[in-house]
Amino acid sequence: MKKLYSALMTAFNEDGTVNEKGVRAMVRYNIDVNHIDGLYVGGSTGEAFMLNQDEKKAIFKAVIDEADGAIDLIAQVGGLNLIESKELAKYVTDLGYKTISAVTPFYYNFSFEQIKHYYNEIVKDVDTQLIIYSIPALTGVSLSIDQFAELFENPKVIGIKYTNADFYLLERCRQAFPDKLILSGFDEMMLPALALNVDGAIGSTFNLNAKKAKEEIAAFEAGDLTKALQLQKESNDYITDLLQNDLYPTIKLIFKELGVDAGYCKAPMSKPNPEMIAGAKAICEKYFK
Ligand code: NGF
Repeated sequence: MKKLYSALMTAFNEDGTVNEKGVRAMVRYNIDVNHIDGLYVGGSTGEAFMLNQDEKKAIFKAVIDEADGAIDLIAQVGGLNLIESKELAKYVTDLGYKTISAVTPFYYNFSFEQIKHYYNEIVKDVDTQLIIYSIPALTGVSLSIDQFAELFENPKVIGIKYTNADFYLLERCRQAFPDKLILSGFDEMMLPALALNVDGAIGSTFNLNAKKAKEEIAAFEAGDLTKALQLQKESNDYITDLLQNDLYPTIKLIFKELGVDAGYCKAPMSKPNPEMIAGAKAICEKYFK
């Protein structure tokens, strides 16, 4: 069965400090209500690129403690400071994480040789397996099939978190790397990714919509494409509403409506305003009540 992972959010207090209680509450919701297969911790949805090293460590620690072995956990340790990424890789490995992930390094237009060095360094001193986090729309870094192959020469590099709408490249990757893990990253395109035989999906919107997404995966695996397409359409109505209302703060506001204190987003992400709050209530009413 293909796996579904929520991209875990970080709950913040109003002043931008981490609200660990809120983080734990979202882990619990994902386990107890969503019956999720796993969590992707410290990614874009976790607003991790705005966190300092101590905050990241505190979150990784709280999450593995709260999950207590109930689900898979993937720790995203990548960023622009390779020394810190290596330190985090060691830290989460010592905590007991079995899988790490690292975003392609961005901003400085690194050469492929530099990117390869970054990945090999992150895994060098740990026995943890690594999933490449490829998200060209946010990083500006697009890896080619040959470059993925070169990164896979390191046996500790076991897969790709593929947040990319390039389905031709996805199909080529699936054919070229049948034994590697490929997890799709755009929730609104999960069905086409399933059709190209990804191993599962990771996404922000599954924090609330996991039940429907799991039904879609089950319908797809049972060969009922009509049902799978209908479920993707229903999910996309919900995702479109979320995106129009400001994605991350709206997911947190809906969590609040459902009794989970998910806190705030961190500036420069938006704080809720009356219009956004009304929109989140309407989305919650429409899809989750
Ligand atoms: O939020 C983004 C930014 N992408 C996420 C997901 O790929 C990121 C996706 O679920 C992620 O998993 C992480 O690193 O935390 C979208 O939010 C969703 O498909 C709506 O567009 O691209």
